[in-house]
Amino acid sequence: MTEQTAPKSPVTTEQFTNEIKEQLKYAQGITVEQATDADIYVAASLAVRRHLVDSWATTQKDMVNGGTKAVGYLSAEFLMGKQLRNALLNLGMLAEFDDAVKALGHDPQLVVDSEYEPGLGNGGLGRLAACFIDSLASLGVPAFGYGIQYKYGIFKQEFDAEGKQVERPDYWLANEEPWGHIDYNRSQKVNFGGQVVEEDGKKVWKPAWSVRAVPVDYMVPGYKSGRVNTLRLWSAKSYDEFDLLTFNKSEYLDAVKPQVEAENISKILYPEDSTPQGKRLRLEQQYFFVAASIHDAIRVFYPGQDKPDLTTFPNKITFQLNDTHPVIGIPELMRVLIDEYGYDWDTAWDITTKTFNYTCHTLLPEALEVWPARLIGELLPRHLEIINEINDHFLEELKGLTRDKERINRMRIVTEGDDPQVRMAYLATAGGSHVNGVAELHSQLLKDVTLRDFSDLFPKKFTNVTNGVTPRRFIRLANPRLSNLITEGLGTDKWLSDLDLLQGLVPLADDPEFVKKFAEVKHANKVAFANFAKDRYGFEANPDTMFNTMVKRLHEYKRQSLKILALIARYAAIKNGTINVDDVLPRTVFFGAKAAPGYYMAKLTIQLINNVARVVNNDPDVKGKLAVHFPANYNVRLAQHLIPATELDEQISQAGKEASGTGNMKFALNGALTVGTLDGANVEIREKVGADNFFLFGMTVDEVEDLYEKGYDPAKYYEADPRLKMAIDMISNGAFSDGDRNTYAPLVADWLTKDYFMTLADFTSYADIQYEIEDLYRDQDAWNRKAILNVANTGYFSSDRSIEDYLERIWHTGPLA
Ligand code: GL2
Repeated sequence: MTEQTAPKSPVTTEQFTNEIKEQLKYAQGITVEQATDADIYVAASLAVRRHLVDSWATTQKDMVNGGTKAVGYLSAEFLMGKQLRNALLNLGMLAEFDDAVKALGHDPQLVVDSEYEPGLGNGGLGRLAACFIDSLASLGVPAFGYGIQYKYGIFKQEFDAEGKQVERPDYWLANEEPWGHIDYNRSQKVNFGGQVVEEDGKKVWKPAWSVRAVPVDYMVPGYKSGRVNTLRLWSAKSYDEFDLLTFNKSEYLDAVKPQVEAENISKILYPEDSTPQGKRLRLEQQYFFVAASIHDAIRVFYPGQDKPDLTTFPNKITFQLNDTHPVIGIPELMRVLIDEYGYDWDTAWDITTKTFNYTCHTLLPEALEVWPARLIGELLPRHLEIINEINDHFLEELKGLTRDKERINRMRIVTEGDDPQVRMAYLATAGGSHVNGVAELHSQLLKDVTLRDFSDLFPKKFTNVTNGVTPRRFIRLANPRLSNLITEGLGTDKWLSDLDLLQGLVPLADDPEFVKKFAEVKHANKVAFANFAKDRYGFEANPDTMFNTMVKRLHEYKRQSLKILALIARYAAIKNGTINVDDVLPRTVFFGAKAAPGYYMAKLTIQLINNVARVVNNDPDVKGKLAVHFPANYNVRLAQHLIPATELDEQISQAGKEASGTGNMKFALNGALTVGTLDGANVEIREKVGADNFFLFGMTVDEVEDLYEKGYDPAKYYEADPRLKMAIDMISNGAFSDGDRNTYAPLVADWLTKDYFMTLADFTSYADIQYEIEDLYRDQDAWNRKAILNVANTGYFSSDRSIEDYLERIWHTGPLA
């Protein structure tokens, strides 16, 4: 008998069928006969929402009335993925939904597929925010996710005939969107521009223009906690302050210009990942959502109070700054406390520093945001004054801690000179209680390198919280077959809310019966993915080959180039007979990656991958041995399909560059083995699963540093390994550009002369470890044993554990009573 602890459905199938019919009739005005899959989707979603509303209301009431401090997760990105099935899972209604939809004559899968995925994030950082709010709700911790409801999410990626990336707008809000509740009655005014004047000895900001921030609320249901939190995404609307003068002169378009500009603020997600923006509109977005959120929190926690005692604010809510994007919240809270509520500087600073904490998500110095003081002064003149004052106070404080003038100078929040710059990471570190990195290695490097001066002088501020992923979406929903097997193996489904229980699978890795079942699950997932791919993308993937996947944003530091070079080398070796065709282990390689629209090298790499795929897949010499597929528009949905089908996952960034990675966790939890470097959370994954169950290659952080110092000459590596030389020469000679030698010349030139991320230096060890991988794969039982050990030993990477670490180390709060 297996113990079933999953939530029990609040409705029978019959009741739910009737509820869907009611929604169709009363909310949509559609008969059952007329209803399309998309209509059923909307009706079912509205019906599901109704089952969450009561818990949502109680959670909010308990949060405001109880003494438990809430968490405000401030994030410019929330990459939520589809909502319907997640809500159904948490309500225990998956089966009732399927049956009700069938009773209405529809296919549940098609109904679920008609949900349009909101792409309100770029990659790992945005998806992490979504996992975190899921875990907060599941642990019963009162929380708000605060962000922006962009009208256009991350672009839709297509490939043109030459294999180049083409970006199309993702106008997701053009579709029915039953999950967000827009609440015009709780809007906030956000001001910009103008100047600061002195009135009665007080600073008064006279803004030039304002935007109305309207909250759109999404319910965030917890798994089994009975709690439903709120994701509050702000949408920018203009005030109806029409410029009559201009209008009367019949210049209608000019008259509405300010309105149009105001609404532009929440129009589009910046499609950059791990790169800085430095754009005025981006700063406007940041201030827009942070200012609205801070005012919202005061409204929520001090209802109806004109003169609230805001010294208690840090006991009501703790704000987590998700990277530097919301850091303008620090001077904003200072301004609110001083200018709007009359607190003195020291009291305001005490409240502010107790309220904020900062998570850094990068190691690339260029990805730490820096804003020109001039720009801040134009948009937020009062904030610039406050930032300068924070800087002055901070420098004073430093003088009390060290005599090292150079160090003090290095730590300036606002740089000196004609064009001073505001370093947002420094502002966050000075203005918050805690700073954390997102994996052990990352947090160590933050202390040793990126924020070294700060960690030397304020060691207690620094801590680590290793990232995690939600097992509800990334195991239970994505991989029902494996979920059932885990439940069978453990004799309980409790692991979904206590992922450490996966440890109980360790002995089963040596049980031939269990190994066989595991292999069947993986194979069934591969077949399912092949069917999905055929249907959705039109390519054939052979489930009897090894499924090898590299999915993540396209970035030079992540080194998709290393994968493609090794793949070309393998292709060449089969072609020229260096390897006997019969000895080749059949492999299907999947790529998924979007490149930032302005990132030339990344886009060229996408083009190269597509053309390698075209050549390889059409070459009869390697048919059945090697295939390459690059489905366009990698997103959460594709991740949920591809990850469960993958056997070998690639995490091959240059050591010291990937802060954590979270894809690595999702793959291991779904029983893929990883080939990876000692970077980010790979280090901890390898520790947990055991060195024998992880394919490690490449230089370490120290070796990378040494090589930079000694002077790195990539051409040497090109000359030294004939496989690498062959691969690069093929590209240069036009093998993947119809004979044209120029197409990829910029890539080749970069590899041979700069190769900043040392792809060439790691090539040999990467190519060599493929033999080890293939040898193991030939022994399917041995492979599956290791895959099971990966599942069993990675329960640590649940986002529930991450949140527990945040609660203990940083937030100092817990579940509602
Ligand atoms: C990232 C890091 O690059 C990635 O390693 C990390 O796992 C995530 C979440 O912490 O954050 N930083 C970043 O700007 N993006 C990331 O994915 N976009």
